[in-house]
Amino acid sequence: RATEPVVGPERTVDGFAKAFLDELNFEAGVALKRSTTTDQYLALARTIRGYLMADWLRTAERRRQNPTKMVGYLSAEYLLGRQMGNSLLATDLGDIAEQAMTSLGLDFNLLRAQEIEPGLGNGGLGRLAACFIDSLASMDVPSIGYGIRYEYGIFRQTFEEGRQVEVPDAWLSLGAPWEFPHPDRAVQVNFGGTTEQYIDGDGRTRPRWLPAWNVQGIPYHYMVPGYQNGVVNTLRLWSARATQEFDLEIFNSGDYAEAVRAQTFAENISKVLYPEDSTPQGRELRLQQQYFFVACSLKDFIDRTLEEDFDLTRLDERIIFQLNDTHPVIAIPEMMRLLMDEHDMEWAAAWEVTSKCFAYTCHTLLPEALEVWPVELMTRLLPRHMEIIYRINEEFLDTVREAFPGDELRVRRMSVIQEHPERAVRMANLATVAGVKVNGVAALHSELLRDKLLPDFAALWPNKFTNVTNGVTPRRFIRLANQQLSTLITDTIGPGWETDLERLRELEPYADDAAFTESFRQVKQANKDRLRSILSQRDGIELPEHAMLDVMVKRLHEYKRQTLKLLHIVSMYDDITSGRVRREDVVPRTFVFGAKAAPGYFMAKEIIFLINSVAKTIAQDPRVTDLMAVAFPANYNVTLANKLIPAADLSEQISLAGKEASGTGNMKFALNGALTIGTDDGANVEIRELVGDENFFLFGMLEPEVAALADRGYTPSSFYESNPALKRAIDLLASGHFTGGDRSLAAPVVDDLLYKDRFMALADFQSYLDAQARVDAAYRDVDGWTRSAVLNVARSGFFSSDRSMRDYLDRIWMPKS
Ligand code: 26Y
Repeated sequence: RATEPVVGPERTVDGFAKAFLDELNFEAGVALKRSTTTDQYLALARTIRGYLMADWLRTAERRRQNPTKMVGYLSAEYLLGRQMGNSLLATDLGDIAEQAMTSLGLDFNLLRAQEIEPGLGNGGLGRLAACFIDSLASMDVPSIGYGIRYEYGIFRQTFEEGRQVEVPDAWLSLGAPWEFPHPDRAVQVNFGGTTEQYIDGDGRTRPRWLPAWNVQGIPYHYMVPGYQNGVVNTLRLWSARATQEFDLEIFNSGDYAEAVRAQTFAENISKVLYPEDSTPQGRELRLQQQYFFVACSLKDFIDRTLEEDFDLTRLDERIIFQLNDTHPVIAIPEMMRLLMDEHDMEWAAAWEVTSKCFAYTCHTLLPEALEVWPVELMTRLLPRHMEIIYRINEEFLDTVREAFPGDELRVRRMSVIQEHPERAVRMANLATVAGVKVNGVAALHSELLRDKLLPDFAALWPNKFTNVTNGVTPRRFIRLANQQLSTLITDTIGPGWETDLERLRELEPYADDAAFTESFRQVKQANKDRLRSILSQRDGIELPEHAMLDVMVKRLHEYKRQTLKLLHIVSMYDDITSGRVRREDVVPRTFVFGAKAAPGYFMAKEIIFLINSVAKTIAQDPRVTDLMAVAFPANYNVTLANKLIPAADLSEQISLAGKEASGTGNMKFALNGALTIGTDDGANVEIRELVGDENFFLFGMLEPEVAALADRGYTPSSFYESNPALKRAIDLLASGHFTGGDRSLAAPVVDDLLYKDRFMALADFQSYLDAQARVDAAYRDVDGWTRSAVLNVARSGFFSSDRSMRDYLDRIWMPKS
């Protein structure tokens, strides 16, 4: 059949307005004058996506006509952020849409504000996946994202008396105008049961899986538009439904209520995103989620995306699956199972091709963050996969023994199966054994990953290890988030930098141009003013007009050291209130925090409470209100990030060296003209190298110093005893001054710092304070500061996720040799 000629609605104000009214009247069945803001938002969204449709169909058709090797990005999380702004930018329809809404008497910005962002991720890892698929589309790379359509994304955070309270994120409640459900393309996924041997038609003994229960995966398609290039890729997210069998059971069983419960059980699989990041809890439902989306995705690719009758021994010529951390690693035994049990391949042939189809990205350095699944659970839920994992491991350990004869300790360290404290599958080991490549997410991280986390594997396969430094999409994080800066950049160096971010270098000469730096300052001030008004409306927070904006936004985690930031704030407060500094010597600061704590992470929640307590005390103390303010707007998410980051003067990236794999917020701040105060950790290292030492405030121990101190034995109290400023800050926190006189409320955090301090905040305190003094001095020099800020923008083009994608293509997905 010839493809139908696809055309979208006319790209005029009238054409847009007509398409909008058609959506409202004929799709929603609502008259304009009776319509609610929600109706209007939904119609607007559907109108915009209508303009993307022709490109989407054309992109898919073009890829089908010319099948080449694709990238399959497997990720349990996609932290997409709002879709409307990005779609308008991709189609360049912003002005037309705004005028069309105005012509109908509607408030365009009010409609845009209705969108609830799809928060289908926890933090950095999920947002990275969203940036990567944006770049792949903008670079026209044949690719597909696979993941889970959680009915509830990351929880909405509220504060009650300073404590975090989680509210379910019902992001689908207004309707879902950006997704396309395809129940007709459901896939079946099996679980549980047993395996057995049987004799096949050729008289061969073969294993087979007799599963106990199953669910269906319904694909939901999302458009992933490239930046004004006519490309629209697909993100395919899976939603779990009960299968026919469940429905039949309901009809046939006398126990109707029990049958309905069984149905609910099946659909629970894609119900909610687990809000823990970094600390894996071996929860059965999480393993079900992982297998569910991976099984759906592989089947979808082999049965529907691949040409019919494609020779599966050449599968690696059509696909490379990138594993976003260990969450999708169960795809490896699943691929083996598909090839052997469903496509009749022998072990050796199946392994030959499987071991060319996956690559693994690690996002951590904390040993406790590596996923392991108890053998007991794995056997119960996926018995056939457990058999396959054992066989992979047997053959792998033979290789190890051959390479290192007699080294049984090494064999035990490298085994895919851990024996203690319980028998469990080490997913990172499995990924490393099967993957073509293993990469870390920043230069330092990749080095430590190779030399400290997986050194035995590096000894066996030195060439398997590589680095791809993370990046962020300049479309969302500069163009959309910072329109005024974008206009200034385009006016200065011309268009095109959005897809060729190294071109920001051309701004360097303007760092000393009076007119340019004045405009640059004005943009920053305008962004600050906008943020003040947003926080006032959103949270009732009133911020001072002129103060350095010092921002720390990221998940709440001890290794990220929000407590170190808090100690600095308390120390500054103490200096002012005790008269230790003259008021006129103080550089006024507004501190902004944004952070969600995992609901079960006790210490993280205590830290949130303490930050809120300090913020409140400071706001009520007339001795300091003209010099400092602390704002902690609730529910930090992508939408808020887009408003906060462009307004920031100072970016806080203060993790203990060797603990933050990369960080990506750090890149967004630098690209928006904030200066960084940071440790020598993650991508901070590369940011500092690029922007220059004099435009970056470095402090703290280096990673080898951290390791040495840990080896010697770290005693936080000795730092407390020997540093008067630190002692004053901790004593004041402990005194109950910020907690209504109740010392016990500060005790969990204070005692941990004094007696444990796993992440050595006290050891880095003095160095941090010294660096903050350098920040103050630099900020007083308005011209010097602006110059540094401009240079941060000009020299950060490397951190475009387009460059990350180029690196993945060259080093992992499509290497030249
Ligand atoms: C297994 C489960 C508990 C889990 C869920 C989410 C484990 C980890 C995560 C998320 C991890 C994450 O976001 N890691 C961050 O990835 C970013 C992108 O590479 C890095 O920039 C950042 O340093 C790292 O902490």
